[in-house]
Amino acid sequence: MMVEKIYGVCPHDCPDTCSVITEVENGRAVKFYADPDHPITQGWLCGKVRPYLDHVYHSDRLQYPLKRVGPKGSGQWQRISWAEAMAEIGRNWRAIIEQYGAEAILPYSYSGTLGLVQMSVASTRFWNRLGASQLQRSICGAAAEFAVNQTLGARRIPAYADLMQSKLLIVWGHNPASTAPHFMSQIIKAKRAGCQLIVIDPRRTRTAKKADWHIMPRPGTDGALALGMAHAIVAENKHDEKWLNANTVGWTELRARLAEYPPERVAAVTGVAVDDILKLAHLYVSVRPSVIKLADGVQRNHNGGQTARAICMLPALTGQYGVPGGGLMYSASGYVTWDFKAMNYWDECPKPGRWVNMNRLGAALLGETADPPLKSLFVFGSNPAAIAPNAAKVVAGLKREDLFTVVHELFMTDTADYADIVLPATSQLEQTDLHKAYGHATVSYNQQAIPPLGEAKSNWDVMRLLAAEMGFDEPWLQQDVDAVIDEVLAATAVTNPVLKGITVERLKTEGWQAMQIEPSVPFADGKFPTPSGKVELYSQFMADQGLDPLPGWRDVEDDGFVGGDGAVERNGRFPPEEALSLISSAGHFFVTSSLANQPGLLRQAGTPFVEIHPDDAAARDIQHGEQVVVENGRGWCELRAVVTDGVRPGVVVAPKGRWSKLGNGRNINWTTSDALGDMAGQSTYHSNRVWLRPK
Ligand SMILES: Nc1nc2c(c(=O)[nH]1)N[C@H]1C(S)=C(S)[C@@H](COP(=O)(O)OP(=O)(O)OC[C@H]3O[C@@H](n4cnc5c(=O)[nH]c(N)nc54)[C@H](O)[C@@H]3O)O[C@H]1N2
Ligand SMILES: Nc1nc2c(c(=O)[nH]1)N[C@H]1C(S)=C(S)[C@@H](COP(=O)(O)OP(=O)(O)OC[C@H]3O[C@@H](n4cnc5c(=O)[nH]c(N)nc54)[C@H](O)[C@@H]3O)O[C@H]1N2
Ligand SMILES: [Mo]
Repeated sequence: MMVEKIYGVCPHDCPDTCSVITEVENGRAVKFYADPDHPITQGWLCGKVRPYLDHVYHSDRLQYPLKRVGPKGSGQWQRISWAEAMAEIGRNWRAIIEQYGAEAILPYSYSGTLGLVQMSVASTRFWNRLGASQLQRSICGAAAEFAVNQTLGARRIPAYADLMQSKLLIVWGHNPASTAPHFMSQIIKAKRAGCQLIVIDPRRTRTAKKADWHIMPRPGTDGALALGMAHAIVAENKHDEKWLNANTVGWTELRARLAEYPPERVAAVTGVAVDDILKLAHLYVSVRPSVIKLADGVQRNHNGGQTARAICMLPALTGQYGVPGGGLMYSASGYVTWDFKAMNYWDECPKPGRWVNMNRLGAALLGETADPPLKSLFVFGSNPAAIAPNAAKVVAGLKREDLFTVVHELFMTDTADYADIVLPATSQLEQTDLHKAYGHATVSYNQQAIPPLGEAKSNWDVMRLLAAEMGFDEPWLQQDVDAVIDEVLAATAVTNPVLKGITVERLKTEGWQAMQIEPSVPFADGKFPTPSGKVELYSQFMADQGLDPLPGWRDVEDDGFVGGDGAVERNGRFPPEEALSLISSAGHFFVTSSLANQPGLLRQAGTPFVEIHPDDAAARDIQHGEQVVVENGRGWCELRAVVTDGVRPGVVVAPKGRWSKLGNGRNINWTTSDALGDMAGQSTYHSNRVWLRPK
């Protein structure tokens, strides 16, 4: 029997972006494993993706378009053809556009796949041509992206392997043992070679368990911690004045600002002892080279942007940007920005109109976005009913009888339940795409390995059908996937030398290619692509935007009621002094809500839980293993209590991503806030106050 081996890419939201090989026999994938030659993947896959064929061939895969026949959310469907589905969508949209304009239609997509075509181009070209509302894609790392760009000019990252040159690694509010497994394996290797590991996280994560030192600050206070470290470093005159003068703007202003963050104040804010702040500062300046790994979990709060700004300041203070084994590891996304025109075709489209912040979906559907009102929602590659904050509002919005909702999905998710039309989507094995990683500088090609299951279609194929239905005949709405990739690659390569030599032809035979990064250590040439060409400790651009131009920390706490109508209850059921700070971080066994319906992984993950410190549990009569109600003015959910000293007193932790319908109807996002953070419309999931009680 002929077995074909096909190169592919893991499509999930993870910095590792693994290269994979699928073996296909008679049109069926029979084996799925890691590419042994890829420098990051190194021949092994994480526990989530190893059983990927169970996901692809899951018996719940949607295979045909469906039309709602009962009331919204009743689960009554009728199978229809693609032609009928398109005609139905076209009929609804034409009527909506005639009455309200195309901005009454909102596409909602995010991280189901991170592919260039199936995520990015599918989220731009057709929707721009339609003139739909634009989605502000700020649910994940918007604040840190903005902050890092303003401070350093671009997001660039040392290679994972450069960690072998580091003597100290601070993993700051990041849990790579779960969220970047191949980076974690590199950390373990570096540790064996003598690198010290410090983890800063209010929870004893799988990563923190490997640390030489685990510091547990109060959530949302890391900006103050970084400023306190800086204060201590400068007080001892251990900062690199020469480097600061040569390579930064705003050192004088920053120095004055640091005076506001003496260790005593920082200790009171962060809950980290003065001695520990001093020790951390001392280790950071004296054990060199030292590198800080920053990711997005630490900035999903009110202070997120300023947290990232403050952390970016530390390698500048100590002159460690451009030093092999030193500096900052945030993201590789800045090496390549896909050519704007090829992605958007905005010059051939109606002028981009209204932006809707994806964190405010519920509020937008319930009337906050009013002129014109949102009359239709098209969801693909996302599961907002499970993953967007303040789920009570999202679900109330989705239940609107006058909202025409289309969901393009692999599975009948919490969101698809409320659709008028459900369209079946292909998995990564059934589609073609190009991927660039955000953890490393590699471009990889995902070749379609098997035919679509049933009548499933890829995102891009659906965009082509929608374009035809709406009567748009521009060729850039009908190209095949390889032509789109070719066009975007070529247009981007004209101005960006890092893509030199990367072609679809080579990618098809080799699977992946490394970008040509020069210099390989970020900023080793001393050039920072900011307006001043230097590290902007003081940012004029931010000042002009009305933002604090210097790193700082604000004492803003969620009160558990933003967006809810809890005012009456505030002094009754929810006494402020009994509030706990809730973090809903990444689960180990799923990728947000993707894979969270797979029986094998669900078995390993167990009942949805919330971790609580023994002192906090005792004060509430909560026993280990019992069901508890987690609630605030926005909503509530039920979880199993895990009583553990692995969380800071005053802090509770419940992983994100559980499907409400597979539990008892609600997940943790029924409590999270849809308030926006300090920069770039950032989500603030971890600025969350809740009350816990036995059920
Ligand atoms: N297994 C798995 N992998 C994933 C995902 C997943 O759901 N599951 N999600 C993917 C996605 S979408 C993303 S964006 C990345 C996220 O990758 P990470 O940023 O690593 O993930 P998080 O768990 O969101 O946050 C990391 C840690 O931040 C801590 N934290 C929260 N608030 C604070 C704070 O104020 N201060 C400090 N110091 N720590 C804080 C949490 O306790 C958590 O352990 O992971 C990706 N990879
Ligand atoms: N409480 C809490 N909630 C959070 C977070 C948190 O820290 N705490 N983190 C937030 C973050 S960082 C992120 S990035 C978001 C992620 O939220 P989402 O971007 O919504 O990601 P997923 O939950 O993985 O849902 C992706 C959906 O896309 C579908 N899908 C996969 N591939 C395709 C495809 O090719 N086509 C189509 N049409 N569909 C596809 C999958 O079946 C899945 O249902 O969640 C956010 N939610
Ligand atoms: Mo994310």
